[in-house]
Amino acid sequence: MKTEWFTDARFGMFIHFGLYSIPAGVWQGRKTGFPYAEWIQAAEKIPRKEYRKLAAQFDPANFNAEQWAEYAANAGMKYLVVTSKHHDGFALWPSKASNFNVAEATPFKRDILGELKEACRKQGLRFGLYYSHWLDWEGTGGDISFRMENGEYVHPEMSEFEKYWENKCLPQIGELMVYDPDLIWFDTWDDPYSLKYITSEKQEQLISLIRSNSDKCLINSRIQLTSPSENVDFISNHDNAFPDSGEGKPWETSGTMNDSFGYHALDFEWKNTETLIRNLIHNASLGGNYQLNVGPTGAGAFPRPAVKRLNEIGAWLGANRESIYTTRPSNFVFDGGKATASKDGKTLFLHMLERKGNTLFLPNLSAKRAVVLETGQEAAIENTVKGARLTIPEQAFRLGVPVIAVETG
Ligand code: FHN
Repeated sequence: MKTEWFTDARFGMFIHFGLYSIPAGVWQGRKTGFPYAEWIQAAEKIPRKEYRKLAAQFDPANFNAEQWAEYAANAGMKYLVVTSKHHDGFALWPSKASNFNVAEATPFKRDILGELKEACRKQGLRFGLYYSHWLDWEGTGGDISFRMENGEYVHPEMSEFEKYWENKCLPQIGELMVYDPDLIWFDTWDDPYSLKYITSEKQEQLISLIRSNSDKCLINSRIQLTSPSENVDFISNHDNAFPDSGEGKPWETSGTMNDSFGYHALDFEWKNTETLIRNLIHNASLGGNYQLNVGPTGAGAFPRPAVKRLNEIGAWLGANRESIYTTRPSNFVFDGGKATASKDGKTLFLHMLERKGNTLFLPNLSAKRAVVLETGQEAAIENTVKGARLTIPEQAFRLGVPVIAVETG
């Protein structure tokens, strides 16, 4: 199965990096009205000519692909997905289809995607590309979805959109295939206009373009979130949406560490590490992945709160790795936590999210051995006709989110 690596990986890094990383959610000295810093052009109605001037300032002295990939690997992530082109239309690679790209429009000139791909390869990370196929604010016919006239959003004529599609979107996807990506992450959400522009024919066109260039590249369902083609490989949820049940296909949730994907200098709503670990456990217990976002600064540095959280998640995952990677969802329900199961189904991993006393009753189950995964400390077992009762060692509750590995018999 070509999706197996994805399902086994469970944890990936999303990176939003582009011209918007420079103003970082602040325009003319004010915090913008929209939480996503990468939307600043729309939120502040910045004229295109003005926005393009950011390209002349784009020279991220701290951009270091190897370090970015190392941060991801140390956090225990198994893949990295970067915004090759976000809604502003700016390409992070030397695109032939549009000169609004890093090589031609900025003093930086380096091929950010090429460097990141190589760095990921060295770290053993899979490499994915985000591409905004529906919205493109460069002014070449992509949908705008924010300019208002007489109280109505202004959208391009279909003939303009067709030109954008033929002259920018499809050629750029062709260019991206040269990077041999492991996945392409398209982006729509439940805006009825995306249905008008991204029809099922257009979805199939993109999908066959990708398939004709690659046997391995996975495609996500946000190619058309409302009615994705049967031919997509995995489901992407809404941002920061952690569902209550799994899916028939591999799936993931992409989420932010604060409230913005792009770097936002005035967003201090950082979630604590335990919340992020709980999100990972939640999705893993239902068979899903977590693609956690980092928005590097305009200078190309990872914000300190992001680095701290990545390190802390990495430390937790390092100690509890078997309970997340290559696991399968478990429908085993127990009080105060969430379970995953090993691929062979013989071991249950009980993530204890709430302390509910020192014993844990596992209905209809007989346990052979139970240990605290991080420390190896044994939990005493009493098997009864109704199930197994574990006595959790007191020390386990000092581990943050303790995991009990139970060999079932
Ligand atoms: O508008 C984008 C947003 O900027 C960001 O890229 C997210 C990532 O999932 N997708 C869209 C909103 O859902």
